[in-house]
Amino acid sequence: MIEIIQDDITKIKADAIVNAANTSLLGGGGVDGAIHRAGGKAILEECMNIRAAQGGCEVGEAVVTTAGNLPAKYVIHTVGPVWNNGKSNEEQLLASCYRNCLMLAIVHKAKTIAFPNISTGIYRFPKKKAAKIAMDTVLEVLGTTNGIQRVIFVCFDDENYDIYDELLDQLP
Ligand code: AR6
Repeated sequence: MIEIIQDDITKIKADAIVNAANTSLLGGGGVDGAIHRAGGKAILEECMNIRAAQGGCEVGEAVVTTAGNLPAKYVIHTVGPVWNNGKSNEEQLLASCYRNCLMLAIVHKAKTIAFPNISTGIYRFPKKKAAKIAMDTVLEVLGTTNGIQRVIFVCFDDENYDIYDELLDQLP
């Protein structure tokens, strides 16, 4: 089941929530800043351990940590591509983010997962294009795997909410 809501992702009680991080895994602005602020230092500590072990996280990849003080069980940190006019494989990399987060959720037996609109803030990925990639990739993975029962797209700004609402309406 796919759901769309307009909310702050730090408030969502899903098994896993996704963070739109950067390759350093050390936090930043936007949803990343909100998750680290609300989740507390346990998240940053695990991110620092992952950084020490594997040197951060590549664009399109994902890693998992505790959710600290958040109502979720896990935070899955993924690094979206910075939009470069479509010249740097951004569409494939964004699809990889969604795919890798879902795979990590399945490995951790998370049945519900909440996504922010990865790359559509500071990284300037065009929102309509990003939403279509997000929806298509999630549908493709849900159609070929078992385990995930609910995917929630958590939109923060009105524009993204309207785009996702329209996309969901168009589903068969
Ligand atoms: N809950 C849900 N969505 C949110 C929240 C929130 N609390 N806050 C913002 N958004 P962005 P990016 C939406 O910029 O483009 C960070 O500094 C926002 O409206 O958070 O992937 C990282 O460290 C937008 O639609 O992430 C990286 O350096 C979406 O989340 C860089 O930003 C993504 O916006 C990543 O940039």
